[in-house]
Amino acid sequence: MPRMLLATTNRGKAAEYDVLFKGLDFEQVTLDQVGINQEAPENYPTFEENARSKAEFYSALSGLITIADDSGLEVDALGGEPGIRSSRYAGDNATDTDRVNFLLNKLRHIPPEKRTAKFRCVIAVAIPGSSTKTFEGECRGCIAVKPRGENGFGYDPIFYLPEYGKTIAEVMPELKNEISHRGRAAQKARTLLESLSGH
Ligand code: ITT
Repeated sequence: MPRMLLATTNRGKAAEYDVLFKGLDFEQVTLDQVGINQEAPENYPTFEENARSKAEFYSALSGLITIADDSGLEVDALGGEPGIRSSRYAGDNATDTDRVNFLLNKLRHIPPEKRTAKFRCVIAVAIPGSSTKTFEGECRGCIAVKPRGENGFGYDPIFYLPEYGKTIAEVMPELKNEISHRGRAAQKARTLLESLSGH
């Protein structure tokens, strides 16, 4: 079976991709498994460029078909922040809880109807000897006033889905994978991966 590198250091993302790309005719390997510990450049202004840069960087190092995503949260009342800065929003060594609290504090004077937001994800598939392909997904919701739920990672406990009356951290992982920004992008990427594996 050909190998495919899942290039992320984020354990929450990795756990989701294990399910989202299940059943493909690829042996899915991690950066650790191929002995790569370099950090990819990720300082472009768009999710698309960052995803592409990460996937191509790790594909060049490994020689493998490589998947990377750049994703984040865009809050309308903050002009789209934190966006591409979602993982660094509360400083370099901050935890998910620090980032959630930092964002809630920024939004403390914003009323519920103005707390709309979306999660965005761009998946890049870098293919040795061919051009990189990208796939985009988004998920709309709003920012809750306090965290709820234990599932998922990152900003999930404050990302409220009005149609379910729950935060993403409160819905089952299967549902998140179906409706999330990453799930939607992965459904599109899967079609390409199936054609690459000849399946
Ligand atoms: P890699 O670059 O190694 O994949 P990263 O965490 O640095 O890991 P990103 O640069 O794409 O990845 O940052 C994405 C951040 O956006 C992530 O750290 C979360 O804070 C947030 N985020 C993305 N997807 C999310 C999701 O499904 N649920 C909650 N937060 C999410």
